[in-house]
Amino acid sequence: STVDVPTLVPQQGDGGLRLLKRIGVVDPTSLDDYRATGGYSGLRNALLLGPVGVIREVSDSKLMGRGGAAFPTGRKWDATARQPVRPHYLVCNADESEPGTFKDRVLIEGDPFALVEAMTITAFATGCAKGYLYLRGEYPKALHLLENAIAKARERGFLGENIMGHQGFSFDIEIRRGAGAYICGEETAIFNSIEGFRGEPRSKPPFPVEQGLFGKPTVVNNVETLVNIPLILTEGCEAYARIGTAGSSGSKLFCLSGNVRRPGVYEVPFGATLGELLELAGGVPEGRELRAILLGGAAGGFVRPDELDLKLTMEDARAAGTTLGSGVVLVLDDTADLGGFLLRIAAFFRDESCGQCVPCRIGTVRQEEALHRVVGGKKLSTGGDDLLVLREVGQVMRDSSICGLGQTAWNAIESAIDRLGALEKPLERGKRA
Ligand code: L3W
Ligand code: SF4
Repeated sequence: STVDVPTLVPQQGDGGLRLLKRIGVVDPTSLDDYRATGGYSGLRNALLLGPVGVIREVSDSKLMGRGGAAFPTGRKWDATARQPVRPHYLVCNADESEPGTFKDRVLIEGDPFALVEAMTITAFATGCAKGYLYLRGEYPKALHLLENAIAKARERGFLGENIMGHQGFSFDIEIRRGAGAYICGEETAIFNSIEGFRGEPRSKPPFPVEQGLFGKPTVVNNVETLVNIPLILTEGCEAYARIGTAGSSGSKLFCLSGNVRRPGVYEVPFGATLGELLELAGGVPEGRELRAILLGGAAGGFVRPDELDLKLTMEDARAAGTTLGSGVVLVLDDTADLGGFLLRIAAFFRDESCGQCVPCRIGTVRQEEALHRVVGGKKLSTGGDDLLVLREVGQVMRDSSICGLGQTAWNAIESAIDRLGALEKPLERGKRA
């Protein structure tokens, strides 16, 4: 099924727009518009530098993955490029499904040629002859814009044989659509899905850089990660790394939703504070008080109102016991139904578990049941047995699940208990109508 949602307007944070600079400014169907605003200068520079030089630039830029795990992009590329086995594949993970995440959609719908150029540079650096763009099935507008961008790039020699006249460099992109399963955003589940199998994660290692799609060395990068690549190749790694902090370079897209006055996608340099970001979105509605912010998505953690000076960097988030994840900033004010919200998260994980491994298949069900008893106030002693059940089930899922879904399914609920004190007294359903 296809579900379209209203287009969210990107907003500017301090430091200017970089990733979002063309959004709403250029015609996303026009390759000429893209080129007139610097498009394909990154690929031109990449072809001059050569694959080794491009990987050096990306490594020195200190770019880290923006899909949630913050793995160094240069290391991933280097590991793939070194594999003697051929062919190499590139997979762009555009299966954006994390609740509260809509940044990749804004990038694709507003600047699709940037993603096509970024994939082409990545393929050149890592020796990939073919790229798969795995797109969330519920993004029909993004699909049409990408199909248009790929066709136009092909027509004008930016995809296909001898790209931009560079003898021997051939690369093309095929779009594959997801079919509504959250788990298909997990990198190895994408491989299975593309190969025609059930979208179930594989055990790692081996990592995709060694054995990925069709068992071949594969680079998998998230849309936002890739859209940074033309910037790095255009301005150089040093200029790029000057933005942000020593540990987190560049800028980051955040998706503000929930009880904020101006929800949307915001771009700020790493190192801005959570409070500053909240201000950009206008804060909570008038007359309300901030109760908590869920940072990093359903697999992330809660931040309290007294922690708004938290710096938005990978390292500060980790030190605070949470993660920036894929950029979710979900704001809850004093009218929010926290119990209902946690139940929704538990139901989400139960629903989206692929069922392949026992800890997650059973654990997500037990977690939801225990939480229902706590939130519903039905006396299997709140804060007693049920709290223990939640902790034990959560720990088992974290320790023994195959993939990130099961490993993180307890994160937000644990965080609500330990950081918000949510279960010190029975959770009341919110006051909201
Ligand atoms: C080579 C090694 N490669 C790790 C690679 C690995 C992967 C990347 C990260 O994502 C996040 C979570 C949530 N040699 C390697 C290596 N790699 N060691 O680095 O790997 P990993 O396993 O740490 O994480 P992951 O399973 O890829 C988990 C987030 O994903 N998440 C949801 C995200 C949703 C979106 C969205 O909707 N747009 O992004 C759910 O869990 O934040 O941190 O490429 O192969 N030794
Ligand atoms: Fe599937 Fe959950 Fe196991 Fe991941 S942890 S493989 S989603 S059952």
